[in-house]
Amino acid sequence: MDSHVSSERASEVRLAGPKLAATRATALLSEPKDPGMNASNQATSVDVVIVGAGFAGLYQLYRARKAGLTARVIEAGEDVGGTWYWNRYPGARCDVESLDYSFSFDKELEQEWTWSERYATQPEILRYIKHVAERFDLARDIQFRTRVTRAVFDEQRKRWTVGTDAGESFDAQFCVLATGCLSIAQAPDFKGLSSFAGKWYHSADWPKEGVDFTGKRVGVIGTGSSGVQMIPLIAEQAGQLTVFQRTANFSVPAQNESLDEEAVRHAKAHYGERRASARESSNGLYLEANDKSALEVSEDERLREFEFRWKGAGGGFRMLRAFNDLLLNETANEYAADFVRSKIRAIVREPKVAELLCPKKDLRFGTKRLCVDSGYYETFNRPNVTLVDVKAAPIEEVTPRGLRTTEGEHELDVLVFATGFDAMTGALRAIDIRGIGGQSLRERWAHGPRTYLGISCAGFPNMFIIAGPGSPSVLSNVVHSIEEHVDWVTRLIQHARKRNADRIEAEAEAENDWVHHVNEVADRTLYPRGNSWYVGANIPGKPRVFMPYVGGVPAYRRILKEVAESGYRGFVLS
Ligand code: NA7
Repeated sequence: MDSHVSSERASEVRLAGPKLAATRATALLSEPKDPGMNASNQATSVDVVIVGAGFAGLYQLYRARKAGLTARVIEAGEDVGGTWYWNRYPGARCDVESLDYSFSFDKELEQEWTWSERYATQPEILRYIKHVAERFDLARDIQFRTRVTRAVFDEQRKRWTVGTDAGESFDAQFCVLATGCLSIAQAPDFKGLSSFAGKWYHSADWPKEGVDFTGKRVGVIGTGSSGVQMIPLIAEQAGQLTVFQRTANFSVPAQNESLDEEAVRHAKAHYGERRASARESSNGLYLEANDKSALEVSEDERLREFEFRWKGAGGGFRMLRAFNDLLLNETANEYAADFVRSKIRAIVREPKVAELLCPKKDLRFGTKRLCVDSGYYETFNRPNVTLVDVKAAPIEEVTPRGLRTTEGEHELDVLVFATGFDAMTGALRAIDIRGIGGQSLRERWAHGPRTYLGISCAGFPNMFIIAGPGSPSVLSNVVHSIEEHVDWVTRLIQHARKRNADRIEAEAEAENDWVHHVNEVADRTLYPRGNSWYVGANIPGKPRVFMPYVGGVPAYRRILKEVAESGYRGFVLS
């Protein structure tokens, strides 16, 4: 297969599609090379093993050290960054504003780092993460190019044995899974892919040296956030770009701009207030919310509000907060959906193409992650861009010359998969995790993830998940949620140590109640109705469960605080 993707072992496991999940990933899990021993025949012993060196793993390492714990981070990539290490496709940016999508734990760090744009690009975010790692001297406790394949809890010793694909073993009292919500890409499972004469790439495993599309015939499959971000830039370079769209999603303009000196000075002078205000909002973002119902205002006022948020300072997710019931009420939601459709029709000159780009009625606005773009719809006015509806005419196979749908063959030199991730649970299920009595986390989660507070699992003592399923995670400013989880977990460990307890476990009843609460809150919203990765709908065979906690950042923080103040209700410390 002539692609960089096929050449890297680490990459293969990150691409968990039906084929790879059944072959390579399983093979790696079942063929540990002498599990349990390092070269010296000794398992490396630490207080905490942390899996992953993205935002979560780095901050957990920092906090563990501060708490006097020895820690080792194990990371599959060659460097720090996690999601931001792998996702290097053209146009990759965060859809949360840079001033918010950054650590708040160190005021000097906050003041010394200067973001250049409202929405940071992937290279800038990666530079920031590297800066954090250097500033706090984190790399000396990180082992790169190593993938954790197995973690087994020893009940007698109350410790975890964590095994890697290199056959090494770590012995730790605590295992913190900082594996990220979007780290296992959905592998392209198209018939005939190995026969393709051109090159193919996945958005989440982009070559470091970049890809030159100049003059090429390029096909992009997928129109979620990754596709929507890369399509305008590839179109500028490619000779011909064909976009294969299965489901039209909603996209709103980022209104990105560079941050001038005055904007930066002002933001830094008021950083504390900005963070505090963000933390009081449902998604932990610094975006003005309108606390009116879309049903209580006149049509004029409604359109003015939507228009303001489409064009107004900041764009992006501000649209989700135009009214307080957009994700609660079908009619309110339809108003927002209609507004975006009207914009698409106004931007895209060819009416047939515009209609194809308009999300259908069965996709409620915002229930699938809203895309935040720069010039996405405008790109379809370019003469070198074609939109192909692969819902009406599904993809049959990849051929040596390109891609065949039921309506014919499209000749291509390069094929790009922007087909998304096995989100939220993929990276956790990729590790063979064994708790009490050897029970497997994969089996326990066969019908969907089960956690207490999105942090802990009954039957898996001394194991913690950062921004896991059942917590606000992807519905919040995830950097804020990471800091909150890491602080909370570290305090819990310190609390247990003070009481000479060396085993911390969530009670089954507390977990049951939390799972029930997560579902109950989600069912009050329109979210579970969207066929999105939030419910696992993009992965064939994945159980349909709404995974994040939608109760809001402030409510969740209050719950965490109450649990801690009650002496960690729902946990057994022994
Ligand atoms: P997404 O949002 O899951 O988008 C994946 C896209 O790929 C979506 O349009 C899918 O269509 C499409 N897709 C997936 N498989 C196929 C097949 N087999 N055929 C045709 N089209 C397919 O992933 P992204 O990487 O864009 O974004 C993930 C998150 O990263 C994003 O939400 C941000 O939080 C950052 P579908 O909609 O399933 O019909």
